[in-house]
Amino acid sequence: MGIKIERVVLRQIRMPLVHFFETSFGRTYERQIVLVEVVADGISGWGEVTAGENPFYNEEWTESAWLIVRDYVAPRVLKYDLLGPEETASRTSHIRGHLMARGGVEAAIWDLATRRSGVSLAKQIGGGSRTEIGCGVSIGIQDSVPQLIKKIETEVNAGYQRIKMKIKPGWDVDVIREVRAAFPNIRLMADANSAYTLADVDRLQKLDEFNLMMIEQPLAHDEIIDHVQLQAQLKTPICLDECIRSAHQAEQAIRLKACRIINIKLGRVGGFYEAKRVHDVAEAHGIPVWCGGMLESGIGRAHNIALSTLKNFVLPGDVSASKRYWARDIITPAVEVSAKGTITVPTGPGFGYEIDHDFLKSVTVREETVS
Ligand code: OSB
Ligand code: MG
Repeated sequence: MGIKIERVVLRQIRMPLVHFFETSFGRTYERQIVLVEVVADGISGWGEVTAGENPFYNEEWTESAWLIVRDYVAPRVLKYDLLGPEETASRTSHIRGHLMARGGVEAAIWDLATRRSGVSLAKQIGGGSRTEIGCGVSIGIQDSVPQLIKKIETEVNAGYQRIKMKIKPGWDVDVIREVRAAFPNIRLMADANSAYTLADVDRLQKLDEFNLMMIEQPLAHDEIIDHVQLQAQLKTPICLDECIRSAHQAEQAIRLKACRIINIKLGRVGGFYEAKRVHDVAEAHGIPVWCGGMLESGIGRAHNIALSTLKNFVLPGDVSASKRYWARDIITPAVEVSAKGTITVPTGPGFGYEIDHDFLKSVTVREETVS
């Protein structure tokens, strides 16, 4: 039975982060997140657009996402008898780019479809082989090295399975040396968010001595070829994040040996349909993947948990407890992480958490319905 979406409700929420988050492209104190509710037959499905507040991670941001969903994506999914959520990607593929905006709507339709049929989203997308997922944390650039070391200690003690630290020129080799000295045996990796160029090869080679699991996206956000050259000169595996927006690009990057690991982000690739294809192409080539994060609210987080149940998500992802980000989350229960660094995958319909409507209302700063 097809889904006939009656209305799409856009909401923008504003929520302060418990602790600021700094990457090579800037510092974030509070999130402005676009949420998507799709309604059919009295049932709601929920999605989150993972774009940031500024077009710095990629070209999308809160404002662009709002307009793209309202004016281009919503009209394409309304009223049509979509056969299933799989059709959403192709119904919006004429839109150039804006994958996060499209992915937010796509994810909402998956939630709706699975709430309606009563199955868990994890099962429906072909995951469900896993009852719990392994979790790591992403720790931003701090004001001082002791502050960073204290944060890492907190997360290691909480049970997280690997630590990712953000790096940039000037906050890299010397900082990682101190971190390694303090934690000789933890699973450690670094994420540069495109802060380097091939002129920095010598500097990046210095990281080889620290036994990092991987270096994430060292070079330009749109530059696969340069990563080929860099990987040939590094012992540490490169993991691509920003560069991989489709299964086709994933295959090209793998064939060219631009990376040995891929971070999959639901929004960055435009939703579950493409995320699964990226996963499959990586698996076929023996390339492990893990689930990236975009400082999501509980809705995006819940989608990430479902995605992480696919078989080739064999490395701990950046999917961690709600309380690391929010004083209070917009879903119930909040996402919790066990002492062994795992999240139990919910088995209820859809993404398996409920919306805390009262709290959601209190953090909503803008709302618009397209019908
Ligand atoms: O590159 O993975 C990234 C946050 C915002 C933008 C880009 C990235 C990140 C993170 C945070 O690393 C992961 C998370 O905890 O959600
Ligand atoms: Mg990254």
